[in-house]
Amino acid sequence: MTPTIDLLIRNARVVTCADDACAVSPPAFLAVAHGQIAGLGTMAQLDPNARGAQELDAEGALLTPGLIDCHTHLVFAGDRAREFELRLEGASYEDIARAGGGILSTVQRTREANAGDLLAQSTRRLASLMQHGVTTVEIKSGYGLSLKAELKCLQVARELGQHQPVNVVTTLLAAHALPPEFTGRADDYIDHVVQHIIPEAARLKLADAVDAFCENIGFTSAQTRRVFEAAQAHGLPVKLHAEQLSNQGGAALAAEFGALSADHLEFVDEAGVAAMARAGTVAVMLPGAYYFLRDTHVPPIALFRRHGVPMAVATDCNPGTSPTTHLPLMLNMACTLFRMTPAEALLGVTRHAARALGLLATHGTVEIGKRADLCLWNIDHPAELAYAIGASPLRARIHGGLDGGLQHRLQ
Ligand code: DI6
Ligand code: FE
Repeated sequence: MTPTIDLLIRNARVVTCADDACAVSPPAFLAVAHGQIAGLGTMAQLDPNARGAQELDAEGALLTPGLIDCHTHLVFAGDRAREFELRLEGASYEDIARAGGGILSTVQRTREANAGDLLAQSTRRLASLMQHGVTTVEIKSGYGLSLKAELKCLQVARELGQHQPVNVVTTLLAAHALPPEFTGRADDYIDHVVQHIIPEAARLKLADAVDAFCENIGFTSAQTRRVFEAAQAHGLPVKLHAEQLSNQGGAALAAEFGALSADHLEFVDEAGVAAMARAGTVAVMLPGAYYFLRDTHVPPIALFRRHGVPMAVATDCNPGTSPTTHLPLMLNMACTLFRMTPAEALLGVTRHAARALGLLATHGTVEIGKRADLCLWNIDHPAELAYAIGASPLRARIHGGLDGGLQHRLQ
């Protein structure tokens, strides 16, 4: 027990997420010092004289790691409700994208928006994520698609992390779609990404990782390889939107570059899964996009299990294919649509999500020495988080112990 305790939580039933079973502890105490978990044990082990600068009686509430949303496109302008209507009238996502709508319509709105507007619109979405328990969020660029607009989006993402009590990790996704000024010249755009956008984002330290959309309506695996080589040359880890709509060999390519994660993976084959297992690449499941596109090709969960590939779960928050900021709802969808277990789904937004962001040493589990990013939930059993459709049982969200203080005390 450390002498100075900034925050002392009593009577919490802890799910550390350090073990695969997601077992619940008997009533426990948790002590925070300097933003880190400094003490953890049963109530019987708590020194009766221990006091914290702040104290919180959890009254038997369930305590988990703060949730980590490891895949979002949170920074964008406008919405795509009209496109939703067109799809309901029969147009496919690919039809709309090929006709210049889809991603490119959001690119136009995002380019036109000034940084202040973009920050305001994105802050609303971030606030909603936080209300559902998110303490760490990955935010991709990818709706700018020019040097200036990509840097603007990354800058807004960084500012969100500075203004809000949440940990923001940024990813450069300049290779998300082909901007209109490069129509028919995808290789030239990749030249631009490789020669200008990646180096500048790296120089300004605006990107923590680099991603690409390797897809029949995105970029080829040869183009993706060039993006990855440039990222590597600038010391940035990679991740990939892989095999969402078709199999392009993206998962194997990501693994070859030691990617932190390969995401979507509806169409990945066993060779891709085996390559991910060897490389330690996390499979990020995005059931919101699967649901919203009414996809029918379930990612091969059994193969991930068999090969020991860790599975994360994320919102993919974006205006075109997953307009949601409700991470607990994604747990429900991961179970109902993909047949993941509730324990797997919870690990997917804690320990495995931390790993998908390269943050496992400091985040993702409730263990001494880790950052005190925590959620208290008004539920009895962790499976309830995945079971309830769209519920919000968050009782308290703690970011960095005293650093962020207690936010969103809903009760
Ligand atoms: N995959 C997706 O699901 C999103 N981007 C991507 O690479 C969709 C982006 C959009 O439609 O705006
Ligand atoms: Fe995405």
